[in-house]
Amino acid sequence: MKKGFVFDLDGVITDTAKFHYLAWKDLADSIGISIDIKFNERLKGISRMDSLERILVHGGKENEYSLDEKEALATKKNTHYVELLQDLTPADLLPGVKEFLDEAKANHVPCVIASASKNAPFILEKLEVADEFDAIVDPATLSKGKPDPEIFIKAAQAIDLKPEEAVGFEDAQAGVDGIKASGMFAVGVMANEALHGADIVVKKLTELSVPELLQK
Ligand code: B16
Ligand code: MG
Repeated sequence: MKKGFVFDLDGVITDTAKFHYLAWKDLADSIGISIDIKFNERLKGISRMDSLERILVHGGKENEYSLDEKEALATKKNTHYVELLQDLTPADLLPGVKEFLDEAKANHVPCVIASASKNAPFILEKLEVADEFDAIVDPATLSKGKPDPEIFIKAAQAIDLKPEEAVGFEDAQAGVDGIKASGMFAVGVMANEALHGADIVVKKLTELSVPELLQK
């Protein structure tokens, strides 16, 4: 019997991967590195600095920048990304998300956000769903990013549950791996790339019923 839900944000609640891609592509172009939409899949669920490191390695420039310079590059990307987020509205929620969160609330199931994004509180405000969540794990408090299970263990703690008592929702392989490593039941939300190791995989949350999931 499950008692709580732990949600990834980008790719599960809303699709901001396209904005991350635009902002990273611009930044990469500006330093002479070419990335494409397929490479972008490797950045999903990965923290801002780890994403920059992957881009620099991809371009063979991993030893060309000091830590301060890398921080400046990451800040530049984030400023552009936040500009692209300004027009987000509730219409940008992925299909079935609002209904699913309302059904969870009606069933008194606590919901937590476990996102690598430091912009999560701002994005949830824009989508007008901040009130649907009982907690947001602050990614700045983590010692390791996904696929480490730390963020999911902290998410369960935030609603006084053991990971085994919660269901985690993820769109990225790094996230599914983190959920499973924490001991949580994993729902993979798949847009295009296959997800390995999830307990169930759906295309949209409309395919799920809260009471059925609680029986898992
Ligand atoms: P920020 P998630 C992740 O969100 C994104 O998938 C990933 O592409 C991004 O680099 C990361 O957040 C950090 O985001 O730069 O806004 O702090 O999928 O864990 O909700
Ligand atoms: Mg995601």
